[in-house]
Amino acid sequence: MTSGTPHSQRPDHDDKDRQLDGFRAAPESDALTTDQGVRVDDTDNALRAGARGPTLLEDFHNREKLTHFDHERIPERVVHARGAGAYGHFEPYESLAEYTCADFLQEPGRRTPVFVRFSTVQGPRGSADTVRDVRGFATKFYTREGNYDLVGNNFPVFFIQDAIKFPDFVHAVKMEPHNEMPTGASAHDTFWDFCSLQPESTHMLMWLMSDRAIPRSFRMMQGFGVHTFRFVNAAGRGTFVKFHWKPLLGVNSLVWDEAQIAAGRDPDFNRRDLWEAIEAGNYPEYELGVQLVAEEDEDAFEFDLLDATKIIPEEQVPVQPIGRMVLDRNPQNFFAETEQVAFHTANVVPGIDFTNDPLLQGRNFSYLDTQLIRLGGPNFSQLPVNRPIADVNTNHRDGYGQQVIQQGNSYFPNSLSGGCPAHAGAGEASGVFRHYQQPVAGEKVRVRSESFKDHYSQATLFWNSMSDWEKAHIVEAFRFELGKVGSDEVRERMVANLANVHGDLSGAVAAGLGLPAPQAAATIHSFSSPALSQENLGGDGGIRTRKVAVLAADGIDVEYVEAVRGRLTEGGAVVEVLAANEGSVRGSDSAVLTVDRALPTMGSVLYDALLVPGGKQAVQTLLDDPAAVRFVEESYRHGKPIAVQGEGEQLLAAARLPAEVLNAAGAEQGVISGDSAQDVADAFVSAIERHRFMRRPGLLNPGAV
Ligand code: HDD
Repeated sequence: MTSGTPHSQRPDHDDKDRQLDGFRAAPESDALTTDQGVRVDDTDNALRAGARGPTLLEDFHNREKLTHFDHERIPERVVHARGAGAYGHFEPYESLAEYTCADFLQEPGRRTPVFVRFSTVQGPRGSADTVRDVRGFATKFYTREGNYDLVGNNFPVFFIQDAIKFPDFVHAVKMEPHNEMPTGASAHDTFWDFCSLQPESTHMLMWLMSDRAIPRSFRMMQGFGVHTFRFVNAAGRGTFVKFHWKPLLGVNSLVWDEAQIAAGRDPDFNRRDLWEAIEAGNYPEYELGVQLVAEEDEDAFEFDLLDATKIIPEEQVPVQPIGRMVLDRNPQNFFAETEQVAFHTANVVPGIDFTNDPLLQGRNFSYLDTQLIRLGGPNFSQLPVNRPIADVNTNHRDGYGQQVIQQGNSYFPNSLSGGCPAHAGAGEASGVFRHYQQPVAGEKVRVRSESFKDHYSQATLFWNSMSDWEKAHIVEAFRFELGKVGSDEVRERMVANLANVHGDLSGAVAAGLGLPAPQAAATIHSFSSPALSQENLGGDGGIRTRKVAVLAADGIDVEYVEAVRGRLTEGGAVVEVLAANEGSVRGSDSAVLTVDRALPTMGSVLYDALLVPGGKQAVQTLLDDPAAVRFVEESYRHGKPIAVQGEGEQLLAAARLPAEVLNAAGAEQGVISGDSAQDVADAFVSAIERHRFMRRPGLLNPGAV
């Protein structure tokens, strides 16, 4: 939403947006007032006894101003503190009435407003975006039957099986208690100590050490509901369901070195990307898919459907696309909307229910509980972003920050208020939440089910499913993380655990840490699931929104640049010209090229691809600029497509690109050279569509594969 555009004039003004309009306050030309509406003529000078005298307590404006300021902060989320959000809508492709009576899934094309918040888990509110971490992917559907929250992550599994372990896990992964380090990182002793002693975390660790933990963009990562939930249809029949979000732009990641540099160059990397894409009208889009399992097939798998450390491999139960979500509006006030949004796994609507997954059961307690402290009392659901668009009619009263002037009595049954609010649904089948009638029996026991005991098979499945470069990155990540661990005992225990995943993995990690390779477990299998590899998760977004840098200096071949730029922008890429100074550069033929950014303010890590133009004088200037040479070197090392014209090749040589890619064969590795702007542009576009070239000479660490 471009600030200033009246919401009510937008074509996509939906029910939620209309509701929010009632809460929007934009100062117009009116005079400054106190909270009480009294006009204030000076907010720069406190009231004082004499021009150089003491400040007077009587100055109610000064006191009110300072007091309000002193109370501006609220506790940040205990996890997922850093995030970014956006509004949009969801629409189903077809009716899902066969499986669920959820109203918002009945009619093809009917739009339900949503708010989505993406987040990292470990770091505080002010931490960097591009850390190695799980990303939260929480969606609030404002349905006509009440709010439904799908509070997921970008990994389909979790660290632990039982919610009672969540405080232990979070205490271990968060900054250490004595010195509050490290910020936004799991590379420290307490995290690995916990994981090494809690082998159920192994599968999740494989995801965390993979490039999935450093997404290129919130717009380019998957989302998962993680748990097995339950659809319930109008006849009361249940079907197990797992939810998957799939980004239209494909699943793309950064590489670790790049992510670390980006954390400094732009700590808001992912947040900015989301914001800018929406402002530019490039609305992020995700397809919602479901894996459905009939109730009678509950025991048909070699794992337990209630175990949140397991996936259902897509080859076993395919993901059926059921609808799409588009995010098309940025919030207008970060605090009011993104910070105050309150998600809760127990916010379900008729037709969607829980299972006995012990992680989910605990979450259903924890989310409401945490909002009470975070948002200061039980009325947080009245905050604009949290308000349902469905009617709300409760007997809950009072509490801090009550916003509603409720009329009448507040007990049930009553006769004095005409019996209102009355029990919903007498005689009606739809629109009422009725808990799924699952037979339950058992002794009260504090045990973990035997069916939850296999902690390694799916970690192995993940490893086996990775391509060579994905495996190499996983090994490097384990080496990096465990390399930061001080305790030898923890390192050794963790490497010994990995020997249950795969001998190649444990051997390579051990070698990096200078440890002997442990004996690989005899039970390791060789099954794989191609759907897990990012190599197979391309999107159909072409080069839309990809950021391409052009290095420029006086003497550049402007015509060539314009031709390539034209082709890239046609495909939806964002092209920026970088030179030592802002302003413009003169071409060899006296044409002028406007500079978008000064090179010293940017960095290769902020772009997806690089164009190095020719022109003798321009190339000489760039060769003399270490920032330009570094730009090329990093772009190559981070696997990014590079297009180069004529003399520009000298810059590739100066950046010490391997000789193998400095010729026509380089195109296979995304290093494209040529004097025909048209040919180069075509090859460049295809290369950018592929995102990265991770098998380039010099990139795959031989010890790590
Ligand atoms: Fe959680 C926040 C996702 C397990 C307790 N969680 C939170 C958020 C996401 C998730 C995306 C941020 C929501 C937002 O943007 O406001 N959490 C998950 C997933 C889990 C999971 C996918 C496993 C499948 N969480 C989990 C457990 C517990 C919690 C087992 C506690 C028993 N989570 C919380 C919390 C948070 C939270 C402490 C912090 C802020 C909040 O809830 O609103 O209650």
